[in-house]
Amino acid sequence: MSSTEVKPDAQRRAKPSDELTPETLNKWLYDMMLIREFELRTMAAYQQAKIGGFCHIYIGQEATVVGTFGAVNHDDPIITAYRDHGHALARGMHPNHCMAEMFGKITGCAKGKGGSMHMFDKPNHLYGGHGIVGAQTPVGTGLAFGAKYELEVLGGGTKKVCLAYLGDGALNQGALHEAMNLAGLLSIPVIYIVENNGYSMGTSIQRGTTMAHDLGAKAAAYGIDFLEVDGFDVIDLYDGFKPFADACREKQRPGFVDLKTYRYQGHSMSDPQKYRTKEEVSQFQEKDSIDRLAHLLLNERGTLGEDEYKAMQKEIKEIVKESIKFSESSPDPDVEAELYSDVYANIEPNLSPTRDYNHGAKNDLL
Ligand SMILES: Cc1ncc(C[n+]2csc(CCOP(=O)(O)OP(=O)(O)O)c2C)c(N)n1
Ligand SMILES: [Mg+2]
Repeated sequence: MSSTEVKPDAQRRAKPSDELTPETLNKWLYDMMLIREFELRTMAAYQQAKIGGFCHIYIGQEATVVGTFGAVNHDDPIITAYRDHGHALARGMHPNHCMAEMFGKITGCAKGKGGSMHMFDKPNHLYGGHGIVGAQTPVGTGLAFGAKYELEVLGGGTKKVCLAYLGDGALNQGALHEAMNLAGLLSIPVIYIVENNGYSMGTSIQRGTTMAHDLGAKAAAYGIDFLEVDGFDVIDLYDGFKPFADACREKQRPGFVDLKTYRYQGHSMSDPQKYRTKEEVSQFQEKDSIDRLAHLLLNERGTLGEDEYKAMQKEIKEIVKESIKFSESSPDPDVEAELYSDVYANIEPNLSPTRDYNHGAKNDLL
């Protein structure tokens, strides 16, 4: 190469992912593989009637949580809908407690009362798991409002963002639009992340949603910043989402993300899937995010050795197998002791009419 030729590397613009260490990327691969293995075992346990109730599998969407969580801090609150096992695991919930919750056991994260759709983990700042479509979006808006109130009015805490995940089916819920209106109006640092897998049960987004080709129009209506991003490549996802989330945090403003993804399994465990073809599913499986990242790290970058990869696979299989054993051997909740526990929060009421709700501070938020 002559000295006048520019090397391809020098032409390339720096990306946020350039800062990621090989260890971080190996961990991301590990987390995505853990979710997939966990979901495969969950399906098997469901088919053996060890798990009851509704159960929605996250296979295909793993890069979504791993890439977006990677771009925020662990103490940023997150909230999601009912397809929530991946969110719980990626946020740090122990697989034993996640699986035991589905088995309805006392060792589950919600003592077996919530089941598959209600994964809660307050120490890891996960506020559910919600079964009512769109219902989590105003709650997420409230979590973000609370964090901003703490910072700007009470004078504590740090600049946070709340990640509020929703499905494309929630795009048409009134709760979301009321929440977005408030977020735009009060500049609340909540990022609505639409896990746009193309279907709401058996209804495609094109059939059920106006402006499906440009969800940015919905964000614009509320003065909310918008990002469209590919959820099949975890690194591209991170590169798009990281600066967006940083800006929402810095400016303490809301954001709205159309994150393109796909679920390989049916809507829930009982879905004959007549609304899509096998060919369509295969097309998405061909660009599988786990295969892509494994290929990159093993073959293109060589930052993950074949032995290390195999050890990861083995360890994950054992961890998930153990979560089944743990759940099977855990006791059922004691009905008398547990039926009415944790139903209401134990908060001392303060109904004094003279109470200073602004704590004497100037409050631009209310
Ligand atoms: C308010 C409300 N309406 C209807 C339902 C029934 N329902 C459960 S899941 C679902 C589809 C939602 O699809 P989407 O938001 O795209 O999430 P995905 O299943 O694709 O993750 C519907 C309509 C519900 N749970 N809540
Ligand atoms: Mg959907």
